[in-house]
Amino acid sequence: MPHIHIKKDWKISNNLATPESVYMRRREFLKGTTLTTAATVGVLYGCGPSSPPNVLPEVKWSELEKSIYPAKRNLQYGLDRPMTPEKIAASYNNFYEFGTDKIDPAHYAQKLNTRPWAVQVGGLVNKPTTFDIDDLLKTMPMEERVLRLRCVEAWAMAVPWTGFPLPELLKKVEPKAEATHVRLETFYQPFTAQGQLAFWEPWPYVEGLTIKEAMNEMAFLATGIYGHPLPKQHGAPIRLVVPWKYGFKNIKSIVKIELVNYRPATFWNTLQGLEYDFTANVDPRIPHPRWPQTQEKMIGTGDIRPTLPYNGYGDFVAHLYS
Ligand SMILES: Nc1nc2c(c(=O)[nH]1)N[C@H]1C(S)=C(S)[C@@H](COP(=O)(O)O)O[C@H]1N2
Ligand SMILES: [Mo]
Repeated sequence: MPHIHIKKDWKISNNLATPESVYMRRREFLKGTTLTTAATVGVLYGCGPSSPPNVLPEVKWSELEKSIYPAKRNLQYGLDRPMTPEKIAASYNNFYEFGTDKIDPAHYAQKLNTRPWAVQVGGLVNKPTTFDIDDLLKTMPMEERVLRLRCVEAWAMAVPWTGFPLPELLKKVEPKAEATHVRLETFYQPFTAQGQLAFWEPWPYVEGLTIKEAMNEMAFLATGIYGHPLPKQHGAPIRLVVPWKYGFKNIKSIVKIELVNYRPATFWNTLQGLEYDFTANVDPRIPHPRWPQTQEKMIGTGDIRPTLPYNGYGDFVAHLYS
């Protein structure tokens, strides 16, 4: 019976614990036989703590940031469940630049220097501009949105992001009519982010949206969470939040946004296209080879909830696909 199968899936805890890609499983890394693999592991994990820190690193606030956070909450996005505790969300992260275990980014992402930080916005636009992150904080319409995030690995969280709509930034550079897609890119600093030393992977991390998706109000750039600046493990100083899509679309620590007239090659889609669709809208009707997509587990509580089409945001985005 289908019902029993679903339950069985949830008992396979190894399956659920498997990170985004089989290529990068830490245990396989540790068992690695090639010199390159062993060296990478040594550099990445050699001297780091292996269990969760009792105290997470403090987020430093600038004077400017003190005047911005917390921002006014936008109440049009209702939440159907309790928010995820801050400490849980900040110690269970996917940020492969800084390791493959969920706790790794909380440790290793602290090495990333997030000031000064420039975001280059260009490509098929009339006014290509490089924005300083602090100028964006000063000029963009900041708001808070409490949203669910659903990872393709079948875990989910619900957190308050602070930031501004992506379309507000794109309007500033005036996209040309021929732009069909938006390509977003993370920094490339392999000596800081040693996950990027894995030369067989297509670093830097890239994600993409269609222009229609990117110009939609729900496409959001977050600079903060829980009423304060983003901790580095969440993708400081600026990351994408597209809550109707699977987590991997929510690219972190963005340095470049390009308007293009082709569907960009993206990190996970390039590595394993059959598991990581370009569009990647949350959809319980589309099965995944490794994770149950009809249900999700809330990090922290372990609460199991049904997964909804568009992650429950169909009212805001379903029209983009009709
Ligand atoms: N640059 C970059 N962005 C990334 C990732 C990554 O590995 N590198 N992981 C993605 C995945 S798979 C998920 S689920 C979310 C997790 O966001 P969080 O750690 O803030 O919860 O970030 C996404 N953004
Ligand atoms: Mo994810």
